[in-house]
Amino acid sequence: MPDFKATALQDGFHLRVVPVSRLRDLRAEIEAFQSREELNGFQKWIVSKYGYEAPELPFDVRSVIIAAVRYYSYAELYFHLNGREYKVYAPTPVDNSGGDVEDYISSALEHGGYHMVKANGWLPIKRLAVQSGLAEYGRNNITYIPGVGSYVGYEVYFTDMEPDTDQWRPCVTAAACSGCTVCMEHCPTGAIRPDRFLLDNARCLAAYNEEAGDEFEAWIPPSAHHATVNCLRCQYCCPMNAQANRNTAPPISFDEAETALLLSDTPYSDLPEELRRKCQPLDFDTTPGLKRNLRACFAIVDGGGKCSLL
Ligand code: B12
Ligand code: SF4
Ligand code: SF4
Repeated sequence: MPDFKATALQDGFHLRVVPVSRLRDLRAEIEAFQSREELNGFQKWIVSKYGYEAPELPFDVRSVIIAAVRYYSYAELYFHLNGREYKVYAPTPVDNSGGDVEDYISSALEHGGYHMVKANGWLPIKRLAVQSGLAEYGRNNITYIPGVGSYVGYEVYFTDMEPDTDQWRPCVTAAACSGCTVCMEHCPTGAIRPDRFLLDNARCLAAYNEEAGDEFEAWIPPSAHHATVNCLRCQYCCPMNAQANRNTAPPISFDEAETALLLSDTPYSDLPEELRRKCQPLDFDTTPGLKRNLRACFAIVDGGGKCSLL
């Protein structure tokens, strides 16, 4: 298939097709990185989970496709309880308005007589995106697609299609980061360090919002909370997202009964169907600490403040 990335771009999709041998290069780069950098326990655990081998498949794996999934920047959620309204942010719901990327790739490959299988193990995906030429690292350790911004996730596919012209490169930082410290200043927990590029992921609010539990650790400033899960601050403040910030998902309102149910011990699967449908794009089903996260956000409003993206 001639230059799939160019065809995909014309169709509104961002992807790269690299030779499968690049996975070996990634392994060597990560091993070198590990031997020169001091990693915390969380980082060592992540790196130990990386796999670099293509699985055994009924076709000859020649290439790896790394593709961006578009996200909205956020959705505003309005909860209601005891006569009061609480505005909380839901980060980055998937934006499939331009079509589903997996469906797109699958039908393009099928048309060309090729096969594909989605990777289900952990690869160093941001490096794959950056070193394949698709994206650039921001200082906040999130990757940005030029002209699109950082509100994207990535999916990886193994295929027997031939690779596009190989444009593998070292890790690069976006030019906009030169002399900029905006994300560092806005990170509520000091996870973006002035002395080191690698994020201090043990201080990243996104990690704590993802976990189960009834209380946050005491060192996390109460004013940090603003989101149902994850965190938006270092992306929202970034000048490279000025345009992307405006692509918000429609707001969603939860009435008193729905809010009370979400704060109750009712398992997600037992929530009324209509409420589950409302929650479906918001990852509530995979957020075991949702009640804690909501309570932390509500406490800000009860104290006379508001949840803030900055
Ligand atoms: C574990 C994980 C987390 C953990 C830990 C994150 C971390 N940075 O370690 C937590 C829960 C905190 C997290 C949070 C988020 N995550 Co996350 N996460 C992952 C996961 C599974 C692994 C990340 C990882 O490898 N970390 C380990 C460290 C060692 O690797 P690294 O962060 O890439 O660091 C590299 C750079 O620092 C680089 N480097 C080092 N020095 C230098 C110097 C220079 C100059 C340069 C250029 C590079 C460079 O080398 C390092 C090693 O490769 C990936 C999926 C995947 N399989 O890759 C998703 C992933 C990275 N997450 C993603 C997202 C969206 C997020 C959040 C934005 C969600 C949110 N809204 O809150 C936040 C962002 C937090 C942040 N500022 O990074 C997306 C990123 C999409 C993007 N646009 O880049 C991914 C790729 C998931 C996906 N499939 O789309 N995440
Ligand atoms: S806020 Fe500035 S330093 Fe941080 S990622 Fe954006 S441009 Fe780079
Ligand atoms: S996601 Fe939030 S806590 Fe994590 S680095 Fe960005 S601003 Fe800091």
